[in-house]
Amino acid sequence: MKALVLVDLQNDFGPGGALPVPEGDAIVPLINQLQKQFQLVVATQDWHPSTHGSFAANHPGSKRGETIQLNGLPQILWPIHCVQNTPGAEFLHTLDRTGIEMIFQKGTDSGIDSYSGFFDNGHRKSTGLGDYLKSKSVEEVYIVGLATDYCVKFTALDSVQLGFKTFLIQDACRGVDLKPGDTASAVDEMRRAGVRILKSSEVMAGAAMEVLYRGKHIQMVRLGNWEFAHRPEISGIVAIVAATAEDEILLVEQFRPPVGKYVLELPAGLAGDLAGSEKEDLAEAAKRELLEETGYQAGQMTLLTEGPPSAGIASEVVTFFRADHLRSVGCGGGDHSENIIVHKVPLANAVAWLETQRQSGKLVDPKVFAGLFFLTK
Ligand code: VGL
Ligand code: ZN
Repeated sequence: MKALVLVDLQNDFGPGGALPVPEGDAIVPLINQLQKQFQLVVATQDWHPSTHGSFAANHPGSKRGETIQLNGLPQILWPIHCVQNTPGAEFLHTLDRTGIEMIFQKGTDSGIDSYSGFFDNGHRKSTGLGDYLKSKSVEEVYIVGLATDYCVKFTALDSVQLGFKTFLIQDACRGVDLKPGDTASAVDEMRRAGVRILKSSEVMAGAAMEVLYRGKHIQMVRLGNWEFAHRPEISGIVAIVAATAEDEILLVEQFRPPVGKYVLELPAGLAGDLAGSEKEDLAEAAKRELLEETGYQAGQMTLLTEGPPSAGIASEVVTFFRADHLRSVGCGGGDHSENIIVHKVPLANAVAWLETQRQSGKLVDPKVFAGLFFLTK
């Protein structure tokens, strides 16, 4: 079961509110659309007593934005906002509330703030959200709302800690950016903690996708009238364009059962295909694949372009890297199952060599020509 958690979509965080988040209301139409894709929608509500310790006004002599100690925890001081039973604490009026199953209020204790929708900032008391989601057999938590760098971030981090597969729908969130860059760093921090960062378009497509066949690594899915292959667990595919100091392009050759022939290709591989490495950085994956397949260590990986090699039959999008400062450290060949042959082909006659290979009955992956383009332009 999947749940959508709407974080603090309240008037005080919208335009004209006490603590306005830039474009805080702009995400509401998108969130109303997203809600239709979920069987369970819950919301959090910042719900402070007027005596709350996070309000600068309750600390004479202190200013907004300043950090003080509040019962042993650092506390940023905010303007008075989201006071219980005031219009500022109500949900943004454009938000579709009809699908919200439960509301979890937080920040109700004057002595401690609560950015996360699950726990207060000292992890002392729970709001009940975690137990509620578990009681509904929720395994995947999707998070949207305000503000990316505070309540959204801490909600997502706690969600991961509680064992939920956690997704941030990035374009359905907005940040405060007290310091410029805070929102971007918050997204990085979430990613490093294991939160998967998604675009709303991916969620809309994913939710409408019907799985026709579930294999070990690949699915056949239907989306509208389209049937295609989809790999749900990977973060990307990398192809590596690499030339040696002697101006030879590195190609790999292996037997490919789907086409029943030996195929010449760029070194390539999946990122995030090993258990626990879903967050694997694409450039790192490119270095690893190049080394495994060809035995060359790259001193530098530069992003070239990305695109879908077969947009009609697969959801996959390949990211191309150029490898520089190559050092031969092994013989390559891939893992035991792969039986990869490595070719070093002089750039000057690579096209003619490839044509000879093709005429001898092998197949040449057209991505090789894209690689040659990047090396020779
Ligand atoms: C929030 C600051 C203070 C939030 C709540 O919803 O992100 N930020 N209270
Ligand atoms: Zn608050």
